[in-house]
Amino acid sequence: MIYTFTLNTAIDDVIIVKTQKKHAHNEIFKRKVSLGGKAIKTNLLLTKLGFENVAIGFRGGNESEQYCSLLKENNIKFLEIPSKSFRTRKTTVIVDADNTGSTMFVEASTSLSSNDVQKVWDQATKIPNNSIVVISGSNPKGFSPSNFKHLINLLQEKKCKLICDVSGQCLKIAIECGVYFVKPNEEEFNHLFNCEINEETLHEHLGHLNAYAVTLGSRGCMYKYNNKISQIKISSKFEQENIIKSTTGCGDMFIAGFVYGLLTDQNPFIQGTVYSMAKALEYGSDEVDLNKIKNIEKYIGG
Ligand code: TA6
Repeated sequence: MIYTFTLNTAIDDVIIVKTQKKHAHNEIFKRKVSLGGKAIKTNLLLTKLGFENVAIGFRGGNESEQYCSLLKENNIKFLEIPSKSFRTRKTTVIVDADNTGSTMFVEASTSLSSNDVQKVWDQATKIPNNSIVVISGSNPKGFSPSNFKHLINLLQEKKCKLICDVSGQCLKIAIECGVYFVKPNEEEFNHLFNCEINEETLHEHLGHLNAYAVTLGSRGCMYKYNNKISQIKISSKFEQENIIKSTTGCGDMFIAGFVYGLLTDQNPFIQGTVYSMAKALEYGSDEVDLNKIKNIEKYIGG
């Protein structure tokens, strides 16, 4: 069974416009509501693909009902951590259809009480040993980096395979704790290690991990798997032959595809890249059209 922690839940209001001109009348020509937060995208994809999974997170506030109905619509099993103070955030994603770009505005998170934090431990202790656990995204205020470390330690004592898509202090902690897999992008890697990205620096800073990927945007990613460092390149034909609608959520869908690859004994990095690319073809930040998947692998090179 796959468990995910999206502690800082969110709803994404995705607004698609032709243009974004200041002081002008910019018409909205499409609008979508997507499941926000990062690890929940793994639940969404695995449910679509028929793999059992459970999402764990806080929910509350004005967005709470809509969050619940999106979970129901996608048949996602959600283990809610009750909180009196937590508010599910509203994120606004503006997609500029003409210039193929998306901009995200994320509401500040509300804070948790110490009692709320204790409930995270209660949920974590119920997770069966040797589970695959995805922990991704920002944490609500009140859930500190040392709380994050405690969660990692709790799950490592249960021999869980931890897949962490986190940044800043939490990324540093995940690397120091030797979790199974991390996926910093170039900026997050440089923020921690302030060096260029090559096989030597990756081995120096991440070599003790079972697996890692440093994502390079449209250039693919450098990754370590089965003790070998490789690179996945995406052919420029992908952007030439397809309409890239929005890259918001691509990193989240990479993690989802990675887990699917682990579950199906396929190269998890290829699967992560494929589902990340599929997400880019849709406006929604949680959207993937499974009918487009088989046509994507041809754009991926080693
Ligand atoms: O990566 C895209 C996304 O997950 C959006 O869906 C939006 O909800 C935001 O990022 C949430 O990120 P955070 O790390 O704050 O949970």
